[in-house]
Amino acid sequence: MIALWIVLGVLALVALSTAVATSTRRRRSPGPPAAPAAPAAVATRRSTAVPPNAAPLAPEPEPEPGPGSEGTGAAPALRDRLGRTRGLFAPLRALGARGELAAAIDAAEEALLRADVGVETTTDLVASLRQRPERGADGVLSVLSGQLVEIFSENPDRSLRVDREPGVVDVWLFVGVNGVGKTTTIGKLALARRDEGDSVLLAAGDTFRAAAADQLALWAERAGAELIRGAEGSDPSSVVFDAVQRAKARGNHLVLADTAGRLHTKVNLVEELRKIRRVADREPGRVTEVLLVLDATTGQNALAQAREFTEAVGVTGVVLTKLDGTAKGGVVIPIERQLHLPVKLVGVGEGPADLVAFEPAAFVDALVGV
Ligand SMILES: Nc1nc2c(ncn2[C@@H]2O[C@H](COP(=O)(O)OP(=O)(O)OP(=O)(O)O)[C@@H](O)[C@H]2O)c(=O)[nH]1
Ligand SMILES: [Mg+2]
Repeated sequence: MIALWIVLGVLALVALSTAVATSTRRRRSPGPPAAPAAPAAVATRRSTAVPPNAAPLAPEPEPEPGPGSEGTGAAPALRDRLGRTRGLFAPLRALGARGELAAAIDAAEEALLRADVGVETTTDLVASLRQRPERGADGVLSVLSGQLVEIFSENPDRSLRVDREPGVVDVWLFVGVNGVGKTTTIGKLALARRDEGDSVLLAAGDTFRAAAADQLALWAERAGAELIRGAEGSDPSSVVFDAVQRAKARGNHLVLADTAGRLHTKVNLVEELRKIRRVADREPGRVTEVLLVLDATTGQNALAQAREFTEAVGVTGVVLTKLDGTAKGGVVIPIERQLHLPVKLVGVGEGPADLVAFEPAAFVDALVGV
């Protein structure tokens, strides 16, 4: 009898300690994701075709994400995300107000070159820094910041065009070489646009590999958007065509279309993209943006890609990705100054909130702000 009581006591002790350990583990394990905060601010422009009484442009009040849906999270701090490029200007900042002018200009030149601003633009910037001697490094930083803001002011319109004309489906094509971040950008944007009240459908126009459509399918699920896809190796134009038809039938007014950075066949990538564009532009579709996605970590190579794609498919804006992981963020300057292309969005991480509208003043501050 006593032995039975001892056994029962030991069992009770074991059960108690297991329960305590489980509840401790639960407390330590990450909780549900934090409530979504403000999504990435992505500017929108409606064309002049929009009636004057249409809803106001962004920033609009953010609707609460629906049940089971995922928000884009808080917009990231640009200074932190651009830390590696910003760091190149640290020696210049360190010279402070009393730094020798010549030393400050040398430090500025070195930082600009290392940030992949390129020789042409750096030479011009440095020449005008010399013409406007200011006191110390702080003076040089402030003149440089003014010069950069001026460069960006040459491309004043960075909004993304959505006509929302009745009976018409706006199509945004995403083009660029492989690996630059097209699919990820579309995914992030699908979430952001949904949060802005847009009715979005995704087109997996990258038929090079099935995994590309699978990757987009995950984002579509997160955004609660429909995805139209084709078989691996199928004609990407027909996928985009089907997507436009489906969008019209369902009442989605915006199609975000992915494209491949490479192809199965020997068909020229440029020819393929031109065909996709032509097909997407057929009624009821209307291509309102052709966004060239460029990877900032490739620096000056991105500039060469931008030249080729602009000539080939008529780019309306640039999405510069991976600014978070590179010291080559200065490439945004020659993209604007030499190619006259507006950078509309920047990618500053892999998460859903890590796509933000490019705002020159904030960017310049993040780079050279004291
Ligand atoms: N750090 C960082 N990584 C990014 C960013 N944008 C995309 N990526 C990552 O870059 C990698 C390639 O992105 P994808 O979206 O697959 O690129 P893609 O252009 O669609 O590539 P292909 O389909 O092969 O042509 C992925 O690992 C993304 O998570 C960004 O802004 N920052
Ligand atoms: Mg892709």
